[in-house]
Amino acid sequence: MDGLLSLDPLDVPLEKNRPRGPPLTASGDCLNVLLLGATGVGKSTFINAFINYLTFDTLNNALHGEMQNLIYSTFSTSTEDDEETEIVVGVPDDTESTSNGNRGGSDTQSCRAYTISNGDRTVRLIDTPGIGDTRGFDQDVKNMKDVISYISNYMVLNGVCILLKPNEERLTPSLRYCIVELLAHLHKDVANNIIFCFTNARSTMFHAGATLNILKALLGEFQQISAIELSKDTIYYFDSEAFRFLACVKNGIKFSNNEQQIYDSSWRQSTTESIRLINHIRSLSPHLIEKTVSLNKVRDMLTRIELLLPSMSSVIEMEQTVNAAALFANFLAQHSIVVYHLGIEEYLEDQIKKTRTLPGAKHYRKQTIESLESSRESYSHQVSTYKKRCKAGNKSGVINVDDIRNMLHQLYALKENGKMLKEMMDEVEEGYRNVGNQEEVSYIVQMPPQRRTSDNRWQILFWVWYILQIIWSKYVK
Ligand SMILES: Nc1nc2c(ncn2[C@@H]2O[C@H](COP(=O)(O)OP(=O)(O)OP(=O)(O)O)[C@@H](O)[C@H]2O)c(=O)[nH]1
Ligand SMILES: [Mg+2]
Repeated sequence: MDGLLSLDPLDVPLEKNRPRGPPLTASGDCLNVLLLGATGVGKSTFINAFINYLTFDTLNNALHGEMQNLIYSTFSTSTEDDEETEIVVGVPDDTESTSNGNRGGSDTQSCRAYTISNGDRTVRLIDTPGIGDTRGFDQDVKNMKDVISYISNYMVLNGVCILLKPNEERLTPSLRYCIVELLAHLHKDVANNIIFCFTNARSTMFHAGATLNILKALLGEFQQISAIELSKDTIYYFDSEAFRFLACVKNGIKFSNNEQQIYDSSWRQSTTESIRLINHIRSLSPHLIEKTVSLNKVRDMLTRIELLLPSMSSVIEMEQTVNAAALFANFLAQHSIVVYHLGIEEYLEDQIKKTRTLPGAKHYRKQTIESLESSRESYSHQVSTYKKRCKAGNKSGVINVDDIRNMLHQLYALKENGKMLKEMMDEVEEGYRNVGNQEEVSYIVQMPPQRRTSDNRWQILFWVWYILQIIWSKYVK
């Protein structure tokens, strides 16, 4: 427990200071970037495309070079004779399922980091399972826990990219849920590191389209979220279509020169955005991941405490546990971007309605409906108790992890319930440790030095040459 809620990276046990993969420090020799977004928005393809965009400055160079495919995926395309054919990228593995985006299943099963080495710099992109998983709400809960456990292996996050599609016309319950639920797991200090990346952006001429207004309205709904800025620095536009085109050509599909030209300009646009994105992330102060991890643990601990409370027989112990719940609730209120939100209830309600209209709803979908209803009930119970606790325990001053830690020690000392509470909290800890125990598979892609993202040597050489020319013509001639 002790290292777990520590916010000081130096206070973290040595084990934790040694993240998997290349060593990481907060000083920025490796940028850790977490990719989040709805299932099928294009996170995994983004990583494949991003690496190629950084490796080759033009589509033509990419066509003559070796395509990089770090993540296995498949998609359908039409041949010259209008026949549907499947394009395979990369090699299958456990992280990616064999169903693909075109067939509508959620693909990425667990988190995995991909490190891209750019000379002396490294960017670590962390791919995650998408929210709004096609297997349902429970899978989302599991996936979010997987994400938090996975990132707990690192010390800092430099960027959190939320991927979106640009042409969303309406703020559907599902879109609201996908955005707000992601934010609900993040510490408010990470607000400055949040970046919105639009995929499929050629359809809107590399603009945010209707989604931007939706996003503005949504962020405006929450006081804490208002810290998230929507500006040129925090919005980026990509399209992975040029990478898909490359994959098609490498798989022997023929295209006309005209088509290649279209994809070439799309390639250049995404390349420019990739470099702009890295440079922006590099300029940000890193977020200490322990803060976000602690927040999630305290949240789980609060849920567990609330479950135990009704069965407590000692009034004194119950009072003390209620005080702990109030402290935890206020800690969450102070440090989260969003704690609980109506988006979840609205989403679950929508899912229930939709499932009821599906064929066979009364019979073999009965269990799904019951499970959704039970999730909705348990969530609304959590929201109401949280509000109650917040009100009761509202006190001035910042609650920090030491306060939480002290309170936990007091709870563990309770005569009747201490042991049980300790076991419950250890389980919370263990839950995060276990899921995060899978090894990072890291790939190092060596990029040609001239493609370094912040490289301006040619510009400097040009200016030196230019100034020398002036001096030469004025004074020497
Ligand atoms: N045209 C186009 N297609 C894209 C783009 N990004 C992704 N796709 C396609 O959209 C589908 C889903 O992409 P994925 O990268 O698997 O999406 P994901 O977000 O990783 O999905 P999960 O792993 O299920 O969360 C695939 O068929 C991709 O080829 C894009 O920018 N443009
Ligand atoms: Mg994926």
